[in-house]
Amino acid sequence: MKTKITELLGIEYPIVQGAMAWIAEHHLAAAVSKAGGLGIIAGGAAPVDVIREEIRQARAITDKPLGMNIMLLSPNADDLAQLAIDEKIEVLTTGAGNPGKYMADWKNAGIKVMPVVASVALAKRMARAGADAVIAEGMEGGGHIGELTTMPLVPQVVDAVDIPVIAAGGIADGRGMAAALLLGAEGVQCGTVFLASDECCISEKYKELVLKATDISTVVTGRPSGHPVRSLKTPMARKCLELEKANTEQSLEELEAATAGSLRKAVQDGNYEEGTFMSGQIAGMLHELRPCADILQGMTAQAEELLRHAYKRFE
Ligand code: TUI
Repeated sequence: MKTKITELLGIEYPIVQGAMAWIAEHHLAAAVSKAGGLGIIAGGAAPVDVIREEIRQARAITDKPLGMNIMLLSPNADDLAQLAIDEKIEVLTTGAGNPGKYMADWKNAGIKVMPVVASVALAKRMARAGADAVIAEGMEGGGHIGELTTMPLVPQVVDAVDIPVIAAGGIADGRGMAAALLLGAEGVQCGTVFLASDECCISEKYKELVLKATDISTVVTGRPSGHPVRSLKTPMARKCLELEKANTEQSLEELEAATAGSLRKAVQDGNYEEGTFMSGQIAGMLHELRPCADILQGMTAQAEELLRHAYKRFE
């Protein structure tokens, strides 16, 4: 499938693997890039040396284009911004903020820059600042989210900017991909679907919870603190909601202590009681583990089939 995004990035399928902190390391990113999508290594809050090694490991597996993500709330965002230049990363995505101050340096280094945006206003600013594309992410997605859902966000961003738009949030099969393309997107970014992939190196417990999830298994915590996060409804998420509701100095301190390191506890330890298992609403549709190559091929083939024959439904 050829779109402005496959052309821009030099990839086969217009599918970007969302950067997921602690999760999107070299096995996953290299598998997606090797299979013809764009794999992304998540910077997260990891030390620069760790991410440099992840990039090099991914390069040892594939010489196809590779992306890296910088989570702008991260304390080491400045160092990761330089690392991307030093390691000649082809594509950078950013999340959870405005990457404006880095844009000129990245563009000078020849890096393709695709900020994640959750509003039309930021999309316009990013286009003006020289972004090559924007990723419009709806709040159906997992992890840190904005206010709008994918359906209204994507066409409004498409109308507002002249650069290609990638749709994200709630997309995990060819139906979602076809819908995104009809809304005017040139590609999709998916995170949750890759949690259910063979190459994703997360705890067995995390995969089990994603496969067992239903449509109503996720919840948003962190709204009062201004950093809303979607995750599976586990004991930790319930505890966060209770502490937020109490809203006392003591409960908010307890909340901060409980959430520190809780994503790592989910990803690495499979700690059901204390882990934060970030996931999008689409987890309810995932019932089996598949190789990344199958996910990319299956999604694209289904989208092509639907788009080619859609008119027949209304004859
Ligand atoms: O960044 C994400 N998703 C993430 S980051 C993350 S790590 C984390 N861990 C614990 C607490 C918080 C985060 C897990 N998931 N997605 C991209 C994204 N960016 N979604 C929404 C936004 C966003 C929101 C507001 C981008 C910009 C923005 O406004 C910035 C501005 O200045 O207008």
